[in-house]
Amino acid sequence: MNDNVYSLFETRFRADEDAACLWLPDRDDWRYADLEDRASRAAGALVDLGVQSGDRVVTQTEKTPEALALYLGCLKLGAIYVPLNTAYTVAELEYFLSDAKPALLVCDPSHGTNVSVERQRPGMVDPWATSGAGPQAEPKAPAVGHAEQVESDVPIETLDASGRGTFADRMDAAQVLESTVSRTVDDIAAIVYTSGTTGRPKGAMLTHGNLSSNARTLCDAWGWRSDDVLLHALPIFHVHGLFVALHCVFVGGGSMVFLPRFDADSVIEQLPRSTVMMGVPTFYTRLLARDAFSRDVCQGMRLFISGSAPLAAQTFAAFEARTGHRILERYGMSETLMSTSNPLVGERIGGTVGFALPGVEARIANDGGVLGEGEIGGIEVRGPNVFRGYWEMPDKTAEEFSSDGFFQTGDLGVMDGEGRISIVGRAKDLIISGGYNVYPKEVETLMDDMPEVSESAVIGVPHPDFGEGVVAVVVPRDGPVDVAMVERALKDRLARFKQPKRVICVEDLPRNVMGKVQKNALRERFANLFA
Ligand code: MLC
Ligand code: AMP
Repeated sequence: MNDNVYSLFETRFRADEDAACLWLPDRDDWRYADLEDRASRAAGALVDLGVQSGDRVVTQTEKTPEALALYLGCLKLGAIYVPLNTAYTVAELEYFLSDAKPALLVCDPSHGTNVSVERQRPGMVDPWATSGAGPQAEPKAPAVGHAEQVESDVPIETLDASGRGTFADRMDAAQVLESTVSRTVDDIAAIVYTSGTTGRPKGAMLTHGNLSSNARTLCDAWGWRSDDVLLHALPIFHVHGLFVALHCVFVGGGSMVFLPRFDADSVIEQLPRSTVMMGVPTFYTRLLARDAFSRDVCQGMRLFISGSAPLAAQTFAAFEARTGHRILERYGMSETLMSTSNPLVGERIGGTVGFALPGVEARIANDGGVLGEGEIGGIEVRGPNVFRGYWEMPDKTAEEFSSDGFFQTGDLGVMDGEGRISIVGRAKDLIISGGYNVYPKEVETLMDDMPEVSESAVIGVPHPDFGEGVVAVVVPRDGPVDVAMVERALKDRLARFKQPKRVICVEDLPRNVMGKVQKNALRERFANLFA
C-alpha cells in the first residue's frame, strides 16, 4: 500500500474527473481532470529538472492553480515541499535556502527578487546570524545593507501571479509522471518554517501520515460533503490555507472558489455560491465592517471556521447577530496541524477552541505534571497529527517533547470538566498579527544591531484589524529614533508584516529583580496605542 498522501487525493480526483474543482473568478475554471493532469505534469517537470524523491523544493509564489499543481506534483514525486511566505525578503529567502538545501527554488520574479543563478558567495546574508540569536546562532555574517538578488547555487525556476514562467513552460512540455512514488506514513511530505524564541526559523517536518490523518479527521469532524463549495481566500504557504483548507476538499469532495488573496468585497461577492469558509479572525472583522455583509449573502453557507489566532468573543457575538452563524473555532499549529475543534453538532462556545479531535490527545500540564480541571498550564498534544521534528535540529526537537511523547505547544490553556479547552495566553514570546506569527526576538535582534538603538523590546498590543499590532519599544543610544529610519533599516531584512507598526522611545525598559524585561508592563502601558 502506498501511504503517499497524494494517493489519497488521486482516488478522488479520478472519481470526480469531470466535476469542477477550482472556480477561478478571472480565468477558466479547472476540473479535477485538469488538476490531476497539471499535477502529474508538474511532477514530470520536476523529474526533468533532476529533482528526486526526498529532495526539497522551496517555493515562494503567488496563489495560482499552477502553484497548487506544483505542490501536488512535489507530493506525487515524493519530493519535500517547502512553501515560503511571499512577504519574505530576499535576505530571509537566502536563509531558508541555506537551511533547507533544496534541489530547486520556484519563485515569482516580481517580488523584487532579481533572480540570478550566481554561485553562492562566501558569507551569505543571514538576518538571524547575530550575537543575540541564541544557541543555534552561527558566526555573525558580514554587514550587508541590501540583498536585492538571491545569491545561491540552487537552480531557480519562475512562476508568476498569472501562473506563467519558466516552470509553467516546463509543465506544458513535460510528460506526465504516471505513477505516484511510494511513501510511508513516516516519510516527510513538507517542511513548514516557523520561528521561535531564538528568533531563528526552524523547519517543521510534516509527514505523509500527518497530512492524511489530519485531513480525514477534519473531514469527519466538520461533516465535509461532496457538494461543499469552499471559499478559499487564505494564502497557500501556511498550514491553514495549504493543508487544512485544500485537503478537506481533496479528501472530502466538492469544489472551491480559489481567490488569489483575501479581499472583503470579493469574498462577499463569492459567498452566495459557497457553503464553507475558513479564515483568520481578521477576515471576519473585515467582513463585519462591510454593510454589504448580511444574513442574505450567507444564506447558502453551512459553516464558518476560524483559527490561527484568537477569535475575540466580541467578533463571535457580532458575527452571530449579523448572520445567524456561530463561527466554529479550532486550534492548531504548524507542528501539530489541527489539534482541537469546537463541535459541528453541539454547542460552539466563543472564546474556547473546543475538544481534542478524535485520535488526538490534548492535556494541560506544567513542570509538576498533568493538571486538572480548571487549572492553567501549557497545552500539550500527542497523536498522528504531530510532526516528526525540526529539520536538522534534533536537540531542539527533543526539547519540545515531554518524556512521554507529548509536544509542548507553548500555548497556555485551561480545560473544563468535559474536556473543552480555552486558550488563555502564551508561554512563548510570540505576537500573532492578522494570523501571521512574529517572534519578537527576531525583530529585537535586528533592532539592537542598529547604531541608534541601545536596546529594544518588541511587543504585541491590541489592534482592531490585525488582532495584535507589532510595537517596538526602544531605548535610543543618543537622540530620538524614528519609525522611518527603522523601516528603512528593516525593509530588506524582514517581511513587512513583522515590521513594527509603531516605534516608541523610552528612557529605560522596565525590568524585574532578575533583570528580565517586563513585557507585560509594556503591553499594559501601550494597550490603547491602536484603539
Ligand atoms: C499585511 N500586512 C500586515 C499583515 N498582512 N501587517 C501585519 N500583519 C499582517 N497579517 C501589511 C501589508 O504589508 C501592508 O503594509 C499593510 O499591512 C496593510 O495591508 P493590507 O492590504 O491591509 O493587508 P492584506 O494584504 O489585506 O493582508 C491582511 C490579511 C493577510 C489578514 C488578509 O495578512 C492574511 O491573509 N493573513 C492570513 C494569515 C494566515 O493564513 N495564517 C495562517 C498561519 S497557519 P504597508 O506596506 O501597506 O504598510 C497557523 C496555524 C493554524 O497559524 O492554526 O492555522
Ligand atoms: P503557527 O506557528 O503559524 O502554526 O501558529 C500556531 C499558533 O497560532 C499556535 O501556537 C497558537 O498560539 C495560535 N493559534 C492557532 N489557532 C488558534 C486559536 N484558535 N486561538 C488562539 N490561538 C491560536
